[in-house]
Amino acid sequence: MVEKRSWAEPWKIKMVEPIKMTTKEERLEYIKEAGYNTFLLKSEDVYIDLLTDSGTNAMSDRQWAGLMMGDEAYAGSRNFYHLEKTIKEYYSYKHLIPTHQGRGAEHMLSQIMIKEGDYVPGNMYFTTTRLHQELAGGKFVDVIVDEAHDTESLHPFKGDVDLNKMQNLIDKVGAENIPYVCIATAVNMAGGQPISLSNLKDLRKLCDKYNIDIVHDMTRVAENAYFIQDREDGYADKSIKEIVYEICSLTDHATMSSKKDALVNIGGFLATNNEDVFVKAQNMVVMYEGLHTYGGMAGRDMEAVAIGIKESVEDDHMKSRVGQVLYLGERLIDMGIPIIQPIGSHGVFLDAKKFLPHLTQDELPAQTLASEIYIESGVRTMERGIVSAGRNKETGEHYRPALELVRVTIPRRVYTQAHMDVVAESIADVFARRDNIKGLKFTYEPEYLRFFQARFEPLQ
Ligand code: PLI
Repeated sequence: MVEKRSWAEPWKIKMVEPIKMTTKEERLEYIKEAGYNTFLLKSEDVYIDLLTDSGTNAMSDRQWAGLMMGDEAYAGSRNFYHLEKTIKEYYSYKHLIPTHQGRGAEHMLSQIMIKEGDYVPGNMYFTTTRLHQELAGGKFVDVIVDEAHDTESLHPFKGDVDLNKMQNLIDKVGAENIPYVCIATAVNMAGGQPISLSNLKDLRKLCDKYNIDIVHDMTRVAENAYFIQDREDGYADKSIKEIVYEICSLTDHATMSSKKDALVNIGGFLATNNEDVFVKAQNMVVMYEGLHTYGGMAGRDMEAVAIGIKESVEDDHMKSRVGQVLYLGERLIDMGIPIIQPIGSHGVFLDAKKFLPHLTQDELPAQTLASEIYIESGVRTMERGIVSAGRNKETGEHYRPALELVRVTIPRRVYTQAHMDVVAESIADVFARRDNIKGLKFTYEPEYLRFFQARFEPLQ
């Protein structure tokens, strides 16, 4: 008898999108034209696209059917009310302000809650989140546990907040200068690492003591819930749906990029339990996004999000979603490739410092590695190191993150296990020739979120 049966995806494929194969000579040309930045490649020149899991999901037939039920009224679309009801039922939040995507919500919340000179602690930075905090006059402070910065630590909840760091910040700057703490679930820049419910409960107590709000960056909350179910005492018998609800209930406000967990290609929202923030956001949304009942989204898109939220918390879905990421990660570990462990929820993160130990951080090891993987096989990945970290607004110096990573991000319900095998083998081929790889240098550096549009050239 088979000891443990394999799992398989809880869906079958109804429509396919052909992808183009390219030669190595062509790819050398394409990456040069793209300034060695995988963001600047044309999608049609990519074989397996693991740049991001953001907006790259395959929707279900239910979601496509939902698109046909779009109510494209300017005001009061029925899809808005469906979405509002779904967010209350699944995520607990009382008020909804739809936005075109996550950063629209981050912009409004930062402008509403942060005043010049404030400190905004968080469990590691995220690019757009920190930028909006800074634009509003705030200063981001990292309060994640130290293990999150250590690629070798096997801590099961590397997304946890270090409560001592949080307490020290309160003692140093005063609770009145901390408008909120921002908690990401399945912390992206740490490698898709979860926060535990016990840590979140302790944080809630600390924040209640000092009257500090908790903002939840809930972009990948269901993926975080999967790890809680799998690893945290007392949660093995709880459903993903129940765990997601419990996480959300411990927080006051949320920003969401629906393009991840919610299984759609575009959309986001701001949600809050606070009347005052809600009224201010309703005032703001009409300036920057659209009317408060669509916020930059078509009615049909809000319908697809509402259906996607329900699908995202199904246990079978999440088991296969995270299962596919674990499969790829385990293959890479078996091949001796240095990756962040434990393997995260939305992608495998290659440790570029260990992969290319002969390159200094100024020689941009993660940017270089992402470009080499594309040249090798047409697989597109993303830099998550010094280039993504950007520069300190005050000093103009590079932020120098401890982690220098290449994110191999898996879109939901898009690729098969065979694609994962090709990806693993391609990365192993780059690993075999790693000693001959030279670094990159900037030739163009944009002012904001430079990683998206920066250009580079190889060092001689
Ligand atoms: O890309 P947006 O504007 O819908 O969402 C911004 C955003 C906020 N928080 C987190 C944790 C994200 O991961 C995030 C977007 N992430 C992208 C685009 C990614 O490739 O990971």
